[in-house]
Amino acid sequence: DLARDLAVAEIRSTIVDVPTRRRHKLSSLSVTAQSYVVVELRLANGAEGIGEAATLGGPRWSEESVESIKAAIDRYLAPALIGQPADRFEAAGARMDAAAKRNTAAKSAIETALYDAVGRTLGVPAALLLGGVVRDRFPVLWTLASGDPGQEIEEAEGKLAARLHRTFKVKIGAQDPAADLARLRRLAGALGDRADLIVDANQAWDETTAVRCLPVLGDLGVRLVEQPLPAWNVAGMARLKARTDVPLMADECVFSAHDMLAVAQAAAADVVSLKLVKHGGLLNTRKVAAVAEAAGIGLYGGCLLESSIGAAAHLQAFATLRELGWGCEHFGPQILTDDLAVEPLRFQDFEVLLPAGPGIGVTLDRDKLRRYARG
Ligand code: MUC
Ligand code: MG
Repeated sequence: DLARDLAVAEIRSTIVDVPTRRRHKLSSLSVTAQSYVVVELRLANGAEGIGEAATLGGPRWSEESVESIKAAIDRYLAPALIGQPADRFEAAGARMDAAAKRNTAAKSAIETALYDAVGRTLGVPAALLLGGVVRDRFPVLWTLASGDPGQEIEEAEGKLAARLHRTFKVKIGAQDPAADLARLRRLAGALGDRADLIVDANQAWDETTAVRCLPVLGDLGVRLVEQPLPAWNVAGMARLKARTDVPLMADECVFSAHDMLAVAQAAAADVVSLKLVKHGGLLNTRKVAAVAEAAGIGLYGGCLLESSIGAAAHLQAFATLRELGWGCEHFGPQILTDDLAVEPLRFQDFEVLLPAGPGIGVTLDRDKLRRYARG
């Protein structure tokens, strides 16, 4: 019978490192390769599903590293699901939560593989299992993060000319605020009204620095300021929001739906960046989004430089949201020197397209998996 066929038979996890086209610098870390854990899940009926857990610079963007993710999957999460019906997504989430606290990136990769395997069995996209598609293309920005404004202007000009991206997120906080403001002045001057700029400080500023810098960012036309303060300082974000006109986006301060509720109750953000690695999967991403929607907080489709596999999983969830007013940032496949999917995601006219097809819509290239597998 169908339930029996859908039993989880096997879960394999592999650490991969895929080089990036250039150094990507955030406030407190910098990468020249992206590290993922790729999950391959097989059902009793033979169907295979895939998922990906992204990290950034080891356990520095959040507490999970590829090493900890693989250990959590192999030792705790996979054993909790073997033999269980793959189509009971909520129940699978409860089993994983009982087996391990947090470990949201690890859980997200497994849950993605469940949706992929069940979607492939039924011949339907993951989005259909989450509420159905509202949109099948997403405005997508590009992140400028070399730290060298000359290089960044050239990179942005290339993206504009190719009609790939016209909104740019500038990573700030790696250098002192005066240097970042000078860099942003150069970028704004060069790109003018041909592009929109947002910034992400990745928690680098303290409150007094933010109070001083936000009006300057506003004068430069910056549309959105992401996580200027440390993740713990939600009260500080609320004070900033009360005194500035530039919208603030919550990133590292919102992992769970409870975090989202606290940020909403404190009126600490205008927008939230949604990411599978933070929320622990597609279902939870919709729950966080629902709390934000209830509070009138805008939604943005965040990333952690995923390959086409992780990006496709995000797009399946984002496709089902009623409003995604701030677009998305799933440029990850474009910054890698190579992809892990047989058919990478398509980008055109400043948008990324939801891949058609069952499950998450993309297929793992097993030769690439072997080529980039660690060790
Ligand atoms: C983050 O903090 O938003 C997303 C894009 C990027 O360049 O870094 C990430 C993580
Ligand atoms: Mg961020």
